[in-house]
Amino acid sequence: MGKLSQFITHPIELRAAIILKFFRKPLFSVQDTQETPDLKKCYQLLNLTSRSFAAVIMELNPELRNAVMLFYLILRALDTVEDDMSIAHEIKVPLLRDFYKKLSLDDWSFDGNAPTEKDRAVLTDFNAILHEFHRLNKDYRDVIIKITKEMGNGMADYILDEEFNLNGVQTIKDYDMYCHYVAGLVGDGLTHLMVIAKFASPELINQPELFESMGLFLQKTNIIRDYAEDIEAGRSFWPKEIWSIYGNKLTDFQSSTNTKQGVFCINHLVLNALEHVTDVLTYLSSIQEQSSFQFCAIPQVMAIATLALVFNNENVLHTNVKIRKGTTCDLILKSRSYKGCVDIFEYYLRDIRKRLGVEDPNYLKFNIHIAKIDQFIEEMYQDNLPQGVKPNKTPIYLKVTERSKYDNPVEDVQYEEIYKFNMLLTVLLTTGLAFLVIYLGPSQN
Ligand code: D9A
Repeated sequence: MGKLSQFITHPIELRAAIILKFFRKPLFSVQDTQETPDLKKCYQLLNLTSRSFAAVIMELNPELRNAVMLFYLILRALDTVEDDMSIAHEIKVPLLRDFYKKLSLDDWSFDGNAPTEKDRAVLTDFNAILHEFHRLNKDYRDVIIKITKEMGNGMADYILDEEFNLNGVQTIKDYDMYCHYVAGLVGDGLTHLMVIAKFASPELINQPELFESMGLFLQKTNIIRDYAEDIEAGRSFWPKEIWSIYGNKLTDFQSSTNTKQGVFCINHLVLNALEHVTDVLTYLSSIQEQSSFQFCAIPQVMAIATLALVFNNENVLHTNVKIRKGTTCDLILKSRSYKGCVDIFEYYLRDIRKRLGVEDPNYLKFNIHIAKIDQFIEEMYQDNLPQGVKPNKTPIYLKVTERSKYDNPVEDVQYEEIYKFNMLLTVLLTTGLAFLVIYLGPSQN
């Protein structure tokens, strides 16, 4: 379906897209992203590698914006080395392991990627990244260097792991471990950056399972969604411990006789991903600055929407399913407050529960787990309990009162302008209609 027909059939999403595009003041000026030629180059690279996520980074508080942008580009550079099958192992493995050392050089770039590698510019133009990296505050630099070192070594280990290359991910523990290296470490680094900037509660540092869950929830969602694309490329990250319950071979799910088993397997993986939801909500409650909150919340609400989309959906076995662009706009608008995020999670969890079939082998487990999340949310909002009622014992970071500023939408949407626009539209439409009737209507003679 084309974009236009999608919007016509989803007017709420059309409204969200229009508000986002035309009626919102950015939280901060983006003037200073053009400060130096190198910085300009970096933001160009960012837009080249990821259009939608680049926009989210651009909205960040200037205190954090460059650090996050450079962290993103450096991770993208690592990925681009790892992904490229044309680079020999003898070059690739040491390059990944020593990548963090390049961050201390004044100049360095790499032209060894295949010409077809889509993000190769990040490595050929790495000088611009390095120059701006050296202008960052040392505390930010140290975080980025530490994560780059750990991730580069993790990637190199996987390349050399024969078992992993031949048979893929085995146990659920292996699955979590793999996701830790590609995504958990990113959550780790970003959490440290936000805590240094005093934009997040320092308590987060002592609870690695929370930032780990921020990465794992996103990565597991990607892995479930990308099944068909990965199989096509001759790989898969679905853990055998789960898929072997439903089939003998991962590719079996693509034949029409095994569709039912394939869908049960998808659902099992969705249930596994939902284990991170309470951590994600707790994490989000401890972000104390608006732009950082949005930066963290947007990918997570997109992930729960994607999980609901892939749940019970046999199309995942054959094609790449994606949430509509309009849905994304609506999610971005609604996720600006903490309450808005919680509402989105509740909405999609209810949707999953509604579509869960009694014949699903995990029927009971789904119901129990979703009920647990519901209870967690309910307890979190139990602030003013009646006298004599015991307060909940769930450890939750910020009391809802401290979080209240995120429970009110921020004043960045120009509602007055929307009102004027609506008026203008109404006048134009009615006069247009009147003229149509006059000129095309039944003639008088
Ligand atoms: C993130 Cl610096 C990612 N990954 C994402 C994007 O969100 C996380 C890569 C580099 C960075 C950040 C992210 C955002 C905010 C807070 C986070 C966090 O932790 C506290 O990371 C956990 O996906 C990649 C990993 C999951 C591997 C970490 C969001 C993103 N979305 C894509 C959509 C898509 O389908 O990939 O990149 C996009 O909008 O283009």
